[in-house]
Amino acid sequence: MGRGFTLKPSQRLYLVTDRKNTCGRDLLFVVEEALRGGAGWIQLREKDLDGRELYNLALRLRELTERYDAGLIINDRLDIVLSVDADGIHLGHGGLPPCEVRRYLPEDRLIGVSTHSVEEALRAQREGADFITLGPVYPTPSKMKYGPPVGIKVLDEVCRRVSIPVFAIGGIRRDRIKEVMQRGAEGVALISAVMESRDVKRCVEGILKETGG
Ligand code: TZP
Repeated sequence: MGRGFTLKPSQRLYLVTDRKNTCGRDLLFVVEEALRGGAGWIQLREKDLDGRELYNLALRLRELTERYDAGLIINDRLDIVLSVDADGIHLGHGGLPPCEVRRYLPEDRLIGVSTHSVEEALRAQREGADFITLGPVYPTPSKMKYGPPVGIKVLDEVCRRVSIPVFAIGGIRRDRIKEVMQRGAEGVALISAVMESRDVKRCVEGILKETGG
């Protein structure tokens, strides 16, 4: 992997936020429960918030993640990454090339890229991504938003052909983790399995156990 970034065991779980998918609980409560369970990465992904709202939420998450020694990654918004001193940015489909974003980020910050095929994964690596998500691997509740599942075979091929960490995303539940890790994923990125869980802390502990984290 390009810049020698190695995942800690807790970072095998990359929790992506969705404040509308928390069964009515406050997002900060759910995230803190996940952190208490050992989640090593939080990605703030609340695309419908305006800049000020996102900034305020990011500040609170920065404070929380620091307290639990976890990383904070911000989806797509370089301005928010810089203003709250987050650990990195996650570039969505159709985002700028990572090498372009890199010019504005401190060296030690990470760039993740969402990918949906072998070609996109290879391109993200070539353009300087530190890690990628690949998916949706399995059907997700919201097919329209994320596209059709790419399947386990594509995950397998991507993991064999790129050297940066690959997080499987999309429909990942505890009972699917062994399969994706066996195919070479270094971690799993999840929304609903954690956000909707009744006991978030225990859910995260269970998932980390499955990943070997
Ligand atoms: N990108 C590909 S699938 C997905 C994203 C953001 C959603 C994952 O959500 P879930 O609930 O873990 O399937």
